[in-house]
Amino acid sequence: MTQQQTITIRRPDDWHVHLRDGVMMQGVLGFTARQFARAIVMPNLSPPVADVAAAQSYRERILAALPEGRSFQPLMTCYLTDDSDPAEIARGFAAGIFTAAKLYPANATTNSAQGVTAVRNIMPVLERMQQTGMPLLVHGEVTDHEVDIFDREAVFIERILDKLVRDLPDLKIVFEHITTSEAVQFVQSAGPKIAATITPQHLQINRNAILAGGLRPHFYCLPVAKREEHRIALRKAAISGSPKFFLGTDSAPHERGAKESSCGCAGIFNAPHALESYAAVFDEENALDRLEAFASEFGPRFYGLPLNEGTVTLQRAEVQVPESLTIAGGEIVPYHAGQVIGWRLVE
Ligand code: OTD
Ligand code: ZN
Ligand code: ZN
Repeated sequence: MTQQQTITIRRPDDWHVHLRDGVMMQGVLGFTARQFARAIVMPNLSPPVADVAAAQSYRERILAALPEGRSFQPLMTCYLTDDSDPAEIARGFAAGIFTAAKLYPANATTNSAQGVTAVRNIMPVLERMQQTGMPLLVHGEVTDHEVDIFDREAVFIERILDKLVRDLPDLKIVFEHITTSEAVQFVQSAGPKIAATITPQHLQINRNAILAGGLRPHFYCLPVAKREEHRIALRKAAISGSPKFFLGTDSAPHERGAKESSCGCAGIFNAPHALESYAAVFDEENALDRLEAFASEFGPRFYGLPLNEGTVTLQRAEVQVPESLTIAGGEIVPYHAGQVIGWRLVE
């Protein structure tokens, strides 16, 4: 059989990205906008994007930083805190400023210190979201120091998510950046209101990538990559054709010095070659015919948004990824640094 050389798909979206702010945002935005028509923009700035005014001005800063002639729509999210006001969140959703709201358990990941300390504190917000059809995006890890870091996602399902889904059966929930077979299983067996995003790195690396043969901080992100059996479960879910699993890169840039440090930041900057990286995974799995639905259909259907017009084409070709990129006057090491990816996005 001859190998497929190109694939053309409906223009995709990134359902989970960190665009940052200021010069960093100006430096990284073009990578996402080159590939994706829309992106769900995470609100974990400092201070967090926690009300309508903050989201509106953040959106304007993003639009102002877009490269000339690029059409790209940032979909804004609201960072939930213990003090979030149901009326403010409903107002932002009704006005089309907020597309979703984000639940960070306090201290689960980068800039989440002001996150939610107990789900019961935001029950009025969640009830209102359930009524209005506003999706809840969840960083699904417990933060209890007694729980091993590799178990924090599975324990989150047991202790929090399972009950949340039972208490609010009509709330749309995206279980973000899943990393375990337990999460795959949970999402598969839940009703149609529950979906998940999957990052390229969690389809490609297991925890050995971070720890074997030397400490490799550029593979460190949260939730941390797990054992090989989990990576395999995630791959199966991504290529399964189930509408519950869709693309979300979780691209999270940090300067080289902040990662290569005695206390390195969590986050993988995969935006430069994200779509190509996913294409390589689907190709390895002989599932290129499933890439379009994962990248361009299941996300908008779940969110209740129109599918994009237009297409992008990927070509089988060797793409050499640089060791580092100069962005915002500093250096950032991209995901796949120094490696070759087998697919190229045709401009
Ligand atoms: N994970 N880093 C970041 C966020 C994500 O949990 C996440 O969504 C970040 O730097 O903002 C990371 O490792
Ligand atoms: Zn997260
Ligand atoms: Zn993230």
